[in-house]
Amino acid sequence: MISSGTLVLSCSEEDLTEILETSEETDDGATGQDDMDNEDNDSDSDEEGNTDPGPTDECPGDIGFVFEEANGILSIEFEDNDFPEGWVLKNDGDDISGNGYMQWEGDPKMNAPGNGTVVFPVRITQPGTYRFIWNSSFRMGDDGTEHNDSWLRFPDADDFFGRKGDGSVVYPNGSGKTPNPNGSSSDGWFKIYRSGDDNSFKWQASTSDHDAHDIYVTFSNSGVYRIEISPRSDFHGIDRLLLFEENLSQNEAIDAADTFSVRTSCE
Ligand SMILES: [Ca+2]
Repeated sequence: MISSGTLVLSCSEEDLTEILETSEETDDGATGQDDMDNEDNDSDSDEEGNTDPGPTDECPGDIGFVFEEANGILSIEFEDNDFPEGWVLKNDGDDISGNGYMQWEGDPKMNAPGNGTVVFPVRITQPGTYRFIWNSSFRMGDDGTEHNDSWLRFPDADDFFGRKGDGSVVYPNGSGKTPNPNGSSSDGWFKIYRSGDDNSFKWQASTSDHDAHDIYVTFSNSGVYRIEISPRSDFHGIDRLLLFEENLSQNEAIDAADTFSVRTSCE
């Protein structure tokens, strides 16, 4: 015989709401200290969707479409999405494709990821660890250390990390994992930057200031996951996104990237 247990709530709904609100207020996102007490409790996450819910099998109706991975590659025109106010479509510059690129022309969000967020649902059929790069440029001035970064997060992937050639890794602040990158990071978001003073569009995505790590994400199961991108610097132009299984070289992936991923509508 199976007996059902009694669910005992240890605090009222009102208490819980207050706890959650306090959590949001104390997160300034700037120092990376907000994750100090976050090690063992995913429920401390302060935003919906940041509690590692894992993939679903469903096309996300709130977005309306999903990009389909094929042969271990996801190749996406960044502008092929719906954008909140502040993002502007541009088409000047070399080495861009599709309808051009998007750049953020609102206020910079240097320590405030998750504002002006764009979500790209992707359906993974080949589980594994993928590398992430984007084709981007700085579109203001001639200093390649300005207007050269945006925020990236995979809220429901099984792992998300930066890795160098020597094998050392970093995890986003707020992920509950260490070590964390130099510079700005919070709530599971990495600051992803491009290097170099030549402002042509190029494939590169790095994290950790002055200690560039490549970007990786692990999808342990097939299913639909979300890529989240939000603005950091203004006038960082993003043309394309590319995810590829780590056993492919960057050159192999770029060579294959002109076969763009199919965008399937929900329904
Ligand atoms: Ca494009």
